[in-house]
Amino acid sequence: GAQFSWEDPFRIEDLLTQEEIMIRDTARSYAQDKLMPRILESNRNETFDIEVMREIADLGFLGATIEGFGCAGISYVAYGLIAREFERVDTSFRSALGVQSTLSMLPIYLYGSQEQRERFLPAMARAEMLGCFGLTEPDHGSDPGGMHSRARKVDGGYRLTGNKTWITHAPIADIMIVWAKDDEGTVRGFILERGMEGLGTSKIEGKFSVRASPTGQIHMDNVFVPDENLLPGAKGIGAPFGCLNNARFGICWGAVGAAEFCWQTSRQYAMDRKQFGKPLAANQLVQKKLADMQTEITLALLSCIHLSRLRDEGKASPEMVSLLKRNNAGKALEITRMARDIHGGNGISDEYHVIRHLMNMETVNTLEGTHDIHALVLGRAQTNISSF
Ligand code: TGC
Ligand code: FAD
Repeated sequence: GAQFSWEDPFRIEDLLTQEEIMIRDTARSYAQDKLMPRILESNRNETFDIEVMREIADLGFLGATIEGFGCAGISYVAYGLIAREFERVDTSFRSALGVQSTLSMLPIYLYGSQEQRERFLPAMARAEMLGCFGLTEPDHGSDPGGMHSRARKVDGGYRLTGNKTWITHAPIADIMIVWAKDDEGTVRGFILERGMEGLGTSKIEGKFSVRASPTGQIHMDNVFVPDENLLPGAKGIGAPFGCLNNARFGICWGAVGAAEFCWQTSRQYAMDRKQFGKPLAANQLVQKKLADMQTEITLALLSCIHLSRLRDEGKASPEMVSLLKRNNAGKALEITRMARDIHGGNGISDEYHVIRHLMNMETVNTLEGTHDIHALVLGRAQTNISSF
């Protein structure tokens, strides 16, 4: 008869190519050997080891879906598998991969001139230059179309004024992809470089979630940005959304990685820990939780592969991405909560890692479009009524 493997109920391994398996295994070994030993202290102390970026670069993972310019040109399935392995350790590492690859390099690849691509992409693939993506503002998060940041045309360039907040890697970025409205009110994209006069960043302290990821603000006070740093192909709010469509794949896969860690570690804990003279795992209530985790993870992962294959064939729409981002982030939050519960009191100690993942999933449910915003995208798509 057909075999059942509890870890991979639907034989998802069979759906991957040899190359994808090789990339996944490389990412898994690196994440477990090099990232896992760092995360406890990084999370406690709110620190991020910048050396991680160089290590990921050496593995060829930065901007890996891009063809040329020193990038590997791998599939979205392969990219997703890397994101899953990184977030199995911590959301901060998946964020580091995603912000550099899909939110900093990809906008330059998609909307930049040939000169901009040649100047920035190879250096960014080598992590010699770190980027960030500034869309959200203090008064405009879910509705970035209402942004206040302005780009006033002047001789030879633009003068940018405004503030961006909640920007992953703003405190460590060498360049910043910043979105601002021009004199006609059209959203344009700019490559800002640290050191430009009037440009500053600050770090947001005291986060209870993604503590190992440097998050901050970008302050622009009449910053002169030369014409050659304007992204010529980006016109309108659809341009930053185009980047998000790609970045959200990393979230879809990464959330599953965090959920898988919590599920598997809970299963082991429930087998090892005895109460009332028998393992926790011998209780029906605990087995139901494990079954729910296994089911949601399997369905989420299968959907990740399916949607990523559609993306590789150019058939993935933004609504499809909304459906999966919302589902996987939401289900991962539920699963990390169940894992915390199965661990009892130990579950709140960072040494068991589940509380850290639970806190991280609160962020994952909010960034790149909140859980409810993606519901409204799907509601609009099936009713033709926009509730925004
Ligand atoms: P709406 O009227 O729907 O659209 C305006 C124009 O944009 C186009 N468009 C898209 N284009 C490509 N991809 C998409 N996903 C698109 N969504 C919309 C649309 O076709 C239209 O174009 P045109 O030419 O007709 O004008 O826009 P709206 O203002 O009503 O907003 C809709 C809404 C709410 C869905 C959108 O604003 C939204 O997605 N809000 C969420 C904001 C968000 O996701 N922010 C993310 C910030 S970056 C981040 O969080 C990085 S985290 C990094 C890490 O992992 O650490
Ligand atoms: P709000 O838009 O104020 O939403 C608050 C609540 O109201 C949410 O529950 C939301 O669902 C709800 N709501 C809003 N509008 C509606 C509506 N019309 N109907 C029903 N409910 C609604 N941004 C970047 O640009 N770059 C980054 O690198 C980046 N990194 C981030 C890293 C972290 C750790 C975090 C927490 C955020 C990051 N963000 C980044 C910002 C993120 O994208 C925003 O937080 C997110 O889009 C939500 O915006 P907001 O926080 O302003 O919440």
